Amino acid sequence: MARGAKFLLVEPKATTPYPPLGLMRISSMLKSEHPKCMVRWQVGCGLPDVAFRPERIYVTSLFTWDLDVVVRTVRFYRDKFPRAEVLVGGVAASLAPDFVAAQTGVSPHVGIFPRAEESPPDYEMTFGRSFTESLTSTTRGCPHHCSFCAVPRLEPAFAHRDGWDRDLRSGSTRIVLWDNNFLASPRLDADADTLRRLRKKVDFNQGLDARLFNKARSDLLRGVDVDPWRFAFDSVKIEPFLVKAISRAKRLSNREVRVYVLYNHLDTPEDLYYRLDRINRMKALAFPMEYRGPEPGRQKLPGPNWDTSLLRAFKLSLLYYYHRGMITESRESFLSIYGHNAQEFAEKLHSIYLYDKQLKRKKKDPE
Ligand code: B12
Ligand code: SF4
Repeated sequence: MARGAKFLLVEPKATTPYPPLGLMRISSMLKSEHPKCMVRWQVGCGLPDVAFRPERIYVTSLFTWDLDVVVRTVRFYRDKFPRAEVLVGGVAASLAPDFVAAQTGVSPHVGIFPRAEESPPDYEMTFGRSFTESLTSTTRGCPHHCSFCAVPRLEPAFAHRDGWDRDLRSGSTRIVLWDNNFLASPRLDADADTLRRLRKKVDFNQGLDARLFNKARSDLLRGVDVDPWRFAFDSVKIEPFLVKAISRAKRLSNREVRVYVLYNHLDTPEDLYYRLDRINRMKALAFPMEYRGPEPGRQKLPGPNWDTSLLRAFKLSLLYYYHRGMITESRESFLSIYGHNAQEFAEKLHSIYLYDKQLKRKKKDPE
């Protein structure tokens, strides 16, 4: 590559609050490998300025349901700059590499990119977001293999990332950790210690594994300003662990407790009601997460025990009555929105669905 090489980093679609960390790392990697290079970012199809003619273009990807946009973007740059090398990688391309190759003629980079992994994020690459946090993770992979989760395919080896603190941004007061399973880390003692010494707010963004949040591990987090506490309640089987984890977290600090709740996988609506109710009774916030498969495509498929109308009604209930998709603590609101038992839950969802249908009909044919 010539001196003064030009690289373009492309995020096909920006739907998340943070920029693509993979491309931020690739930017630092390029800047250290090509000290005179120019690196620019772009969201969607376009150019940072008309005169910028990149020699190499890195297109990332995140969610598999947005792969159509990734394909369109790769084609756009391939046509616009036929002499440039167009590379594609990231989570969605790694989950559906054959689809991407067939649609674009570009074979994607699959899985993590070790040279980039060692590079700290380039915080100048904002991709249009305004944020002040440090983004990092102390580990990659996860020792578990939950059937609904893409992590075992994306990051099959569970490994510690030595030197993760090089990723911290100077002056930031909050660290967002994207560890899939922080508590399973073989270096948990040392990393919890580092977090305590840093004296910043820490968001274990992907949740702490309640099954591993025992007395010894929760003691390690004493003095770390965890904000908010996050756990997951993906199956009723982990209820005893979750109950203990929430009370341990509450003993450690009075920060908000949020619980991710998977639904539309192998669960039933009754099972979802049970878990939501349990969380609500523990005065924690439930953050429902609808399961969607790792296949390319926009179509939302109902799980074996769900149907499209129930799914829509549940989504609407979150939209109508709650803010940012989270079911807040108020017991009174919970009971009035979702009812006192699973049967009332199904009835309430059914009436929300019918009400929405009526509204749509009125919009279509106003009197
Ligand atoms: C961080 C994260 C988020 C962030 C968003 C990321 C952001 N930029 O803001 C937040 C918290 C908002 C989020 C939300 C959700 N997420 Co999420 N998230 C992740 C997570 C944990 C990490 C992704 C990441 O950034 N990793 C760090 C970077 C450094 O890694 P990377 O992107 O893979 O990049 C590396 C390589 O891929 C490569 N690379 C990347 N790009 C390129 C390009 C080229 C050219 C090359 C050569 C290499 C390359 O180099 C990098 C260095 O190694 C993944 C799980 C995982 N471990 O991957 C789930 C994941 C992507 N999320 C998932 C899901 C389901 C969701 C939600 C839909 C959950 C829900 N039901 O509400 C929501 C959706 C919200 C929305 N707005 O639509 C699923 C996606 C499944 C799918 N079918 O697509 C995943 C895979 C988790 C899982 N357990 O299955 N998520
Ligand atoms: S514990 Fe979490 S990260 Fe690990 S496989 Fe299960 S869902 Fe995925």
